[in-house]
Amino acid sequence: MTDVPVRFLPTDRPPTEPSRLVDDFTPDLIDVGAHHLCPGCGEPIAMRSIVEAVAEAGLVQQTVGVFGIGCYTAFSNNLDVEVLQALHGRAPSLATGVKRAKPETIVLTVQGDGDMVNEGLQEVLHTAARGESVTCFLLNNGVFGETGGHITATTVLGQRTKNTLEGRDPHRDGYPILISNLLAQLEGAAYVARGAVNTAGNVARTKRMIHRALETQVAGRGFSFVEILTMCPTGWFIETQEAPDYLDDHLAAVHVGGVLKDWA
Ligand SMILES: Cc1ncc(C[n+]2csc(CCOP(=O)(O)OP(=O)(O)O)c2C)c(N)n1
Ligand code: SF4
Ligand SMILES: [Mg+2]
Repeated sequence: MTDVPVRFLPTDRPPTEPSRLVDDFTPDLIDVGAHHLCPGCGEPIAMRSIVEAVAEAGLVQQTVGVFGIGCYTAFSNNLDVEVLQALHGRAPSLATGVKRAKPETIVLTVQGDGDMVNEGLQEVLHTAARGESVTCFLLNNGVFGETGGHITATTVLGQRTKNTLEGRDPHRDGYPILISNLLAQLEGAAYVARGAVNTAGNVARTKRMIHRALETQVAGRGFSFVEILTMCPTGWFIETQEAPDYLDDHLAAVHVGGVLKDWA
């Protein structure tokens, strides 16, 4: 038994003070609390973790973000850091240009799996191979979320998407690309990790990975990369509340979480 007294709210009259607003929890770097992403989407949690880490590391004034095109791009309108938008897949190359032109800048990219691993795969591979001092984040939900939930190069076998309603079939659809595992093999990649945002524990672990990736850039050690598995109940065609477990049973069983490479 705990000694903390329970405080019952009176229900016989209107409250004297307003309820705590969700807006109160909005990180400083997000200007407006509202966004239009689906209930249960993992991308706002990932975005929140990234901007919180930038602020906690004291990097706000130096940071430039380069966004790809996907549902998360909505945050480019209400994020209080400089943000450029790149054509599909090109964010790592644009980030390279910014970093080389202004080496004192901390440059991060945010892309989805369709954007990075389908539409512009060569960009991130070459950026990592060159050892560019930029930090790339992949929000991996295994679908082209914004355009309706189609299969991507990271969709795992058995995963439901708009064009694999019975699950991805390797004979028809091929096998998923494990992008973090590929990148970790490249000499120029200094830090590579894969997290997820489907549980509180995973959010905390992912936040540590984001911090470490930013530290890698600040220390000038080369390319850093954090893949973040995110829920997309809409594109997976499942109930919102099933998405965190579905992520564990499907995506995370193949795109296994953990630190794949660390320069220390
Ligand atoms: C060259 C080009 N092709 C297609 C599109 C349409 N498009 C916009 S967002 C998107 C899906 C992006 O999927 P992903 O990168 O996985 O991000 P998510 O929405 O899942 O976060 C596509 C195909 C486009 N904008 N430009
Ligand atoms: S479609 Fe998927 S990725 Fe896009 S906002 Fe909805 S849940 Fe999130
Ligand atoms: Mg996606």
